[in-house]
Amino acid sequence: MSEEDDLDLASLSDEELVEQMHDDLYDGLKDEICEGVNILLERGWTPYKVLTDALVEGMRIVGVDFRDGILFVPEVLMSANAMKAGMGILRPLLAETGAPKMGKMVIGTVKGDIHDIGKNLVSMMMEGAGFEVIDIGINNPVENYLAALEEHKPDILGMSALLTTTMPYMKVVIDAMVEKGIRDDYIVMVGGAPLNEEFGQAVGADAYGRDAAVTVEMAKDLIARKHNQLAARTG
Ligand code: B12
Repeated sequence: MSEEDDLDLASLSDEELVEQMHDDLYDGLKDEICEGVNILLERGWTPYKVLTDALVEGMRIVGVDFRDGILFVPEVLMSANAMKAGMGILRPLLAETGAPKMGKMVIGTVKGDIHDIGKNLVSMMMEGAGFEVIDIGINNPVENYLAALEEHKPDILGMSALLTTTMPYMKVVIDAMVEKGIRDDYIVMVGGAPLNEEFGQAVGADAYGRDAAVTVEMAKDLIARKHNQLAARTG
């Protein structure tokens, strides 16, 4: 066994451990990521801080080297799996806030796109803020979205896309909602790394969420506004 294998994560300072976790995420080391997450939690870190400083930042670094052709799909998949394992530990903790139910969201990644880490993060943070989240997964054609809206009657529809080739599909879904006369029954939020505010407006969404934390705040605002409008109409 090499010295590297023997590395005792618990003996590292917080800063060294987080740096080591960035390396471990890069190398797709699932067990080490889980161990690191648990150590930070035991040291009193909040689940949110572990998520953002150790996991999301680690994935950002992976993203840079993927872009630059230093890492390839199989390696990034290993990183993604390690990230998901770490998120699995944090998920119940983030959802445990006991916040009153704020509303319901259906969320899914659009057709042709299998990226789901960002979507899962948004789901986790929304659950933590007291939303009920129905996650319809990846690669969703318009029919899946419409069926989920019909079945679950959420307040919010969330769509995620990470590819410039799949993001236009959001407009296909929104146009189908308009055609069915149900567009205004829902708050539509869109997100994913290649999107921006202008794109959100261009496809007819109500809001673009830059990251999971911003999304939660926007969702709360939009729900409050919707309730006020309804109250004004009926009152
Ligand atoms: C991990 C990853 C993969 C993994 C996905 C694993 C998984 N289970 O998700 C794998 C290896 C499978 C993969 C495959 C591919 N990938 Co990829 N991938 C990435 C990578 C490195 C990280 C994405 C990620 O998870 N980020 C971390 C999360 C936390 O961030 P996020 O997704 O942006 O989400 C946040 C916000 O955007 C927002 N958000 C996200 N969704 C939503 C939804 C709503 C409703 C709201 C409000 C907010 C919101 O909140 C989130 C949390 O804060 C990115 C690089 C990058 N910089 O994005 C490339 C990247 C997206 N991939 C890319 C490419 C090209 C591909 C492939 C085509 C590669 C190939 N040749 O096969 C395939 C496509 C497969 C497919 N059909 O979908 C390109 C896209 C380029 C482009 N212009 O379109 C990128 C940008 C890399 C690059 N620079 O080249 N990939």
